[in-house]
Amino acid sequence: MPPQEPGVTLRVFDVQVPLEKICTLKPGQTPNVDKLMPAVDWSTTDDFGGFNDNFVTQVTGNIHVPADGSYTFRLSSDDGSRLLIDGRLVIDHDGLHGAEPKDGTVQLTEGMHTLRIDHFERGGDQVLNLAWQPPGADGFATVPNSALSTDAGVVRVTAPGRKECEGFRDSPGDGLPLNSVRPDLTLTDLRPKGFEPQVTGMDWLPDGRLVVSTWGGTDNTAGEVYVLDEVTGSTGPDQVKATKIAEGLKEPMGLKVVDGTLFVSQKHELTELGDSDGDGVMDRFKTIATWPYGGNFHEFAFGLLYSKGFFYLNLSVAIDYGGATTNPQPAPGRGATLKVNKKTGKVSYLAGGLRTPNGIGWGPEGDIFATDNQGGWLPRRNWSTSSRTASSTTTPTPPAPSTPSRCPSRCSGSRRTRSRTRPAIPSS
Ligand SMILES: [Ca+2]
Ligand SMILES: [Ca+2]
Ligand SMILES: [Ca+2]
Repeated sequence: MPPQEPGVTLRVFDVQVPLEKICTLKPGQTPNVDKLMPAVDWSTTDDFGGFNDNFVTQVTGNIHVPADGSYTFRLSSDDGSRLLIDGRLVIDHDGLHGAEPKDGTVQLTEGMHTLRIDHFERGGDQVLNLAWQPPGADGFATVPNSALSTDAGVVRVTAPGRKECEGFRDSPGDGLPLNSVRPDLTLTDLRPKGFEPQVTGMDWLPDGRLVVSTWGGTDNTAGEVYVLDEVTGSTGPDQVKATKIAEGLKEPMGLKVVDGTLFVSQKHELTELGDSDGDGVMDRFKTIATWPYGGNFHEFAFGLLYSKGFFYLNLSVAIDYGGATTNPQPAPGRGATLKVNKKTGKVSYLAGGLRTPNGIGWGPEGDIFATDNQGGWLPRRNWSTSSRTASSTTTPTPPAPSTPSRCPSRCSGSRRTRSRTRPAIPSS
């Protein structure tokens, strides 16, 4: 046993995700906080080393028992916690709850026993208290400093930044905050507290405000559009204001501002949004174009690009739950890149043979690039960005369902659509 000093060791891990129960931290992570505390009796942000929401706490040390006997412990926590003595679970108080007590009784011999408490805090208040009722005591009291010890003289190493739980949705950008960007860019968090949009499209209004579309869930018409003020320059989450300007959209996966007017690609159509009474809330939904749509949950319309009177977007194929491509497809002409005439609504095909082409963008020389999600239709494929003429490992793109349209004037050279693997949005 290493030399001891009175108290316990408190470690706090800033997981930054809203947990519902205690998570298993990925191994080898340095805590954000590591400090000696006199007893387990904490409720303030200061107690937890400056953290108040979305963190995980570990308490380690030893408990010194004055005599053999039956000891009842009382663990009060907000949110969940558990107490282990000598590695045995004595109190399981996991889950989301307020500062409620939970008791557990254990037979202990006189002497020192290892103590371990795991705890997590999601939102609201945060509390962790360990009390006990030794044999013969009248009631419960916080386990005193004199009955606690931890290794003395240790080097307490901490590191800032987000810590990760095992088994959680754990890719930055997919359920977790981004933790880094290209070194020549600066990462600034702009999301106001409480604003958790399922963003599917982003574009800029002429006045510099950002507009975003949101998904709204599977087989829903709960997609929305928000305008965000104060997103450029020296700003942060406290300055940004999000205002909802449209709702009731069918899983929009793309949004474009053209001459100050908003267009969204819903699953079944391209829609122009209008505000007839000038109150800033969109109340007019005009169908610009429709395309083949069979009502399958996976038939998204990913976009939008716009240039010189034409929109460009991708249609994903229908799939069965589990990932197999629906056979036969409920609607023809899916898995394609489309071109839509803004004035007439005429739809023409640029490319086919895609599965879940959930990204579309302009290449450096005006080409259209599509990113595709792998699955039953496509083999895994790589995509080289180094040269437009480099030979590709992709299988040839099947012929488009109709003759490709003329290249827009912005486009130099031949149009091509390339694909690479990418996590599906929002399902694969
Ligand atoms: Ca809190
Ligand atoms: Ca709480
Ligand atoms: Ca209105």
